[in-house]
Amino acid sequence: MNAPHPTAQQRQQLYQDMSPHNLTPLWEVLHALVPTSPSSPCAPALWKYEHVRPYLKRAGEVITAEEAIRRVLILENPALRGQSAITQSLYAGLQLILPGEIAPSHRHTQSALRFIVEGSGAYTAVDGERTTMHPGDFIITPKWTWHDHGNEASEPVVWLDGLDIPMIRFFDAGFAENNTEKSQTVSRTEGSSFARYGHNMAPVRGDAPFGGTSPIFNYPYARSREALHQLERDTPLDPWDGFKLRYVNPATGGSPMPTLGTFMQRLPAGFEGKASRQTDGAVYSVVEGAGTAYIESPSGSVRFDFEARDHFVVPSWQTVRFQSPSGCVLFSFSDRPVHQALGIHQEERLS
Ligand code: 1HN
Repeated sequence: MNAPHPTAQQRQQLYQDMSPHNLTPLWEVLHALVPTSPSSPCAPALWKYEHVRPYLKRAGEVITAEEAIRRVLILENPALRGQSAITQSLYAGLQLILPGEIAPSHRHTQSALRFIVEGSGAYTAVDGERTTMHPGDFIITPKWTWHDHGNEASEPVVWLDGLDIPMIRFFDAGFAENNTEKSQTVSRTEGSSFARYGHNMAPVRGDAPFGGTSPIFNYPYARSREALHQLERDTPLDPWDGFKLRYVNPATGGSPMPTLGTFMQRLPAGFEGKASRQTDGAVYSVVEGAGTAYIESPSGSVRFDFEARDHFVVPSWQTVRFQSPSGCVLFSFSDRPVHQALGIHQEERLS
C-alpha cells in the first residue's frame, strides 16, 4: 500500500529538521533556478553627464588621484547597490585625472577598458608603452599588465572604465599587485603596438603578446568614426542597430578581450529602430549627438533621453529600441564574448 501523501506540515517539518545539516529541497526553488527566460535583477538606468559631472569635480577637490589610487565614481546599478556592479557581470565607473596627476602603476587579473568621455592629452601606460587619450578613443588594459595613468596636459580628463570585476569575483579568481614604481618605465615609443597590429598586418614572428587579449592598446575614435560614416554612405541600414561595428582583436578576429565585447554604432538622423533583446546586458556611452532608448523591463517601460557623454545600461533580455531624430554615435560594451564562448548567447530581433 502507498504511504499517505505528506501534508504541507510534514513537508515544513522535513525542511526544518534538515536545515541544520545544510540541506534544502530543490523542488521549492526549481523554477527560480531554471527560469523559462532570463529574469535579471539588474534595472535599466541612465546617468546624465550634467548630473554626474559636478560630483566628479567635487571628487577632484577632496582626494588626489594618487591618494585614491583610482579616482572613480562607480556607476552602480540601482537594483544592485553596494555590489560595485552595473550588471551582474560588469563594472563601470567614471574616472577623473587632473593636470599633473598620476594614478600609480599596478596590475590585476581583471581586464579593463577605457572609453574617453571628456578632455584630451592624458595618457595611459600599458606594458611599457604610453598612449595619449582623445575623446571617443577605446583603450584597453589586458589582464595582469602593469598600467598607470597620468595627465601632463592642461585640462581634466574623464573616461569610462569598464571591467569584468563582478565576473572575476564570481570565479574567486582575482589577484592584484602594486608596482614598486609609480609610473612604469616606458620601453617603446607611442604607437608601437598600433604600428605592428593596427594596419591589417602583424609581425611575422612572435604573435599574441597578451594571449587572447588584443595587442592594440588604443583604437582611436578618428578611425572608428570614419568607418561608421563611410558605412552610412554606402551600406544598407540595419533596422535594429543602425550602422554597428564590433571592435576586434586583429590577431584572432575575436573580441579585444576574452571577457568584454565592445561596439560602436551610428544611428543616422531620423532613425526609428526596431526592438531587440540579447542575453548580454550592455553599457552604453553616448559619443556624439542625441536620441532616445526605450527599454521594456519587468517593472515597466522606461524612456531614456540621452545626449553626448551620458551613460546608460540595458539589462539582459530586456528589449530595447532606439530613436534619433538628429543622429548619434554610441559606444557600448558587454560580456557577450563569454556568452558566445559558453554557447549561451541569444538574440531576438522583434519586427
Ligand atoms: C583599476 O585598476 C582602474 O586602472 C580603474 O584605471 C577602475 C576598478 C576596480 C579595480 C581596479 C584603472 C578599477 C580598477
